[in-house]
Amino acid sequence: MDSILINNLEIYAFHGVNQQEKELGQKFLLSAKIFIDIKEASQNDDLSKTVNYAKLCIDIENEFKKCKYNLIETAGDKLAEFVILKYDFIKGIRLTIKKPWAPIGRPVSYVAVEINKLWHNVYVSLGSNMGNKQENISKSITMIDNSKYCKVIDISSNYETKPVGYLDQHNFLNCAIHVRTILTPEQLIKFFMNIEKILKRKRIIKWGPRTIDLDILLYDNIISDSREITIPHPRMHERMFVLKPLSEIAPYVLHPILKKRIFEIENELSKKQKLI
Ligand code: PH2
Ligand code: MG
Ligand code: MG
Repeated sequence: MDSILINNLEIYAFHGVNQQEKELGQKFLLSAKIFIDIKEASQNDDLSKTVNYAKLCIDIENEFKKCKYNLIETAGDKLAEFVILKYDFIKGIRLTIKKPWAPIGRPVSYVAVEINKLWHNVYVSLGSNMGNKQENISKSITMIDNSKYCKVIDISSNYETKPVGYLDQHNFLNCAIHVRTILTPEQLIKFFMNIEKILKRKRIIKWGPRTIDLDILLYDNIISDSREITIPHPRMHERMFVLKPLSEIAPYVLHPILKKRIFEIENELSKKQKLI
């Protein structure tokens, strides 16, 4: 990936826990590595196909001076978010904020935080078997797309599927979507749980009827297990109602644990299972 670098942009601002830092202000040094594909701009020698670093520096300065935060963590996170959301070309940012005059009563050349923000590729499974199933699915997709932190890139067809697990319930409508997001897996699942709540999902029976179920299947190629979420989804490879729609929009995406592509996993499972 190509990048544009800004090194030690000097900005006078008012972030800090101490009252005196908020009143008197101090010097900050901001460095940014902007991840961007510069091929088109360089081939055509065209500024409109890249990020104008002069404008970017002015935007960074204005945004950084707008508020007074206690922490450079907060100031940095807000600034990285502002930059990645404002500039369409930017795929990611690594932002360093240095405080060379940090009032810590010790001689240091600076204290700093480094913040990374990237657009991530996520695949999500949607399922509904209560109320207006079609509407529950499309409302969820609209809510995801309306968030400034998420963009819905692709949507599979809807599939009517027989219930798996708990069998005494209506057929499901399932689909899969490709989402681009700057949220972490934990932030994203929290956002999805909120959508489930808005659509009146009630958690009564495990694997039982639901207005909407939003499951993160894959998040980039990460393998992780936190208290909130396990990625890849631990049962995705055993479920035709997940693989069939997913394979329509992401046949060649690799499952990071099984080291197989989605269409291969689907083919293997379809020999053992039917969808409906
Ligand atoms: N979701 C479940 C359990 N069983 N069966 C189908 N057909 N579709 C689902 O989305 C589904 C299910 C738990 O999330
Ligand atoms: Mg589920
Ligand atoms: Mg779920």
